Amino acid sequence: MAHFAKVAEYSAKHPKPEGIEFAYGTAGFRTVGDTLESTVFRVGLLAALRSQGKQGKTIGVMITASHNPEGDNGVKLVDPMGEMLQQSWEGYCTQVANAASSDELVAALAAVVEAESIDTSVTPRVVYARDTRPSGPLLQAALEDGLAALGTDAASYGVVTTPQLHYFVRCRNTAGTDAAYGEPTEAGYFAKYTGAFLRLVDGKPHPSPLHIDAANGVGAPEVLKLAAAAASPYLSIEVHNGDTVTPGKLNKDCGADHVKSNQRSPVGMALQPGSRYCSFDGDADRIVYYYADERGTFHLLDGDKISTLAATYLRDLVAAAGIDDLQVGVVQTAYANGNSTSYIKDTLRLPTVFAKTGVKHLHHEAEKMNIGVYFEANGHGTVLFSPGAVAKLRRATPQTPAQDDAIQRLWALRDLINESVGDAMSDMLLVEAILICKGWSLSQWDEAYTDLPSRLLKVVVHDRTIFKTTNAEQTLTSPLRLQEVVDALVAKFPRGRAFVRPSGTEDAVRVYAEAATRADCDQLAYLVAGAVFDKAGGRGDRPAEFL
Ligand code: 16G
Ligand code: MG
Repeated sequence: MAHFAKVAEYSAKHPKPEGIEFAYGTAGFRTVGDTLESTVFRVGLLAALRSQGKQGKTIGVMITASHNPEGDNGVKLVDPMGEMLQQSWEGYCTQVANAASSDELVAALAAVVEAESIDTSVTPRVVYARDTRPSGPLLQAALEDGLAALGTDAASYGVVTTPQLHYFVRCRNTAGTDAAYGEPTEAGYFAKYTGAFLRLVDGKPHPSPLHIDAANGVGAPEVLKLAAAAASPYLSIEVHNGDTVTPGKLNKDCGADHVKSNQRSPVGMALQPGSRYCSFDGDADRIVYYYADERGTFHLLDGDKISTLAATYLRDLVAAAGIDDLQVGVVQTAYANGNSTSYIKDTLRLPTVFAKTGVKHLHHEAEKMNIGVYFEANGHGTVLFSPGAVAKLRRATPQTPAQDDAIQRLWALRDLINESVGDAMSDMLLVEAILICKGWSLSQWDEAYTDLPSRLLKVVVHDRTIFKTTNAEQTLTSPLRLQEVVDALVAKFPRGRAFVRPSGTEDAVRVYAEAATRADCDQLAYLVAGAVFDKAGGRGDRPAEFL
């Protein structure tokens, strides 16, 4: 195909390493950074085709491996509204990445053009960015070759957070329409979010400083720029773990994933009772909060806590605005703490559904709601306002100053939230705004409910593809009868709950358990992990009992 005339020439500069199979998974391609050059080059080609398939709309490419170790890297595509790549394209990505030769590569690209009836005469448009990883510049150069090979109109945003890139993509594709999202520049991003934040908190007392663990990643310089743009005592921050230069520091013993997984504070942060803390992950699309009580005990406010805080505030505002038929709903995954789910159902009395793990699944469920709040327990999430909800807000005619205030606040919240994807900076401003408006400390926020003890374990098996699940990953359909064993174990423990799912990002099976007490929870996790190991091809050491 003439369209691919230059592909072979460029591809020769970025040969595929032999013996490695790449797969576009939940978070795009992600593996050891040094092996990814050919893949990122090919993602450039795919981004161009995706744009042509969308009549020249702008597609995004983000080079990042998020919370993974510094030596890893990854790449993912961003669709026109700033959402994750449509799932049906994931297979194309995998095929194109694994083509063994230039000829096979061209054939794989031609197959995509054919299957999607792509008009290759359209000029492709792509924007891209990367995080702070050392392998980033080389991978970016490979990406630029891929874009050039198909004559792409391309622009780099340099080093920014993943959600910033999602925002830029959405802004570019909505410019000049009713859905215009903002200026597609860093300054535009900061102005939009800080402006909405300041509108919400105006007139309230100033908060104490917020200590931010930036995981030694791109969130560090960006959140400093955000605070500079706000230039307000309402956003007084202190950045810790902000070293993006010293090799080896990214995500090392710090960041949202580390804090959530280990349930303890990151390196470089000595918690003082009464002070406020949060952690971003390496590409700043996740956030968790935490504090120490008077006895110095660590308390985590994870994605479930953020989700319930946001849902409560939105629910109360909708009621105060006097708007009928505007329902706030919450999307969680099976990892949501059981007590958060009970709190949403029984205390908040809001509808809640479970989605499969992975942002795209939660996002799609939230799109079905009027106002959909979605968060993974790990701190990734956001809020979506449906077109119907926006129309209702537009039509709302306040009868009292209080109703008018509530409506203005709902508009400001909508502007404050990055609807394209979970965003640590935007979520931080959301939490800060709600806490400032309520006059709450982190411990007051934490009072809503107490987490059940939980435990997450990893079991390495010979073949994780034999693990199949249903019911939002809470029930195993394969291996046969393993679910019955899990059910029998769960039944032995008060408030027990457990599930087994294959990881989408690692060659392992994950086991989650919770129960009324720490001892029961650990015992349940151990028993379920042991059953998986014994009955489904465990490899290496059998999971050990907690002592
Ligand atoms: C990816 C997902 C994250 C999910 C995690 C689960 C995106 C952007 N990221 O990092 O949402 O929690 O995978 O990993 O979707 P696992 O399948 O290995 O447990
Ligand atoms: Mg991330």
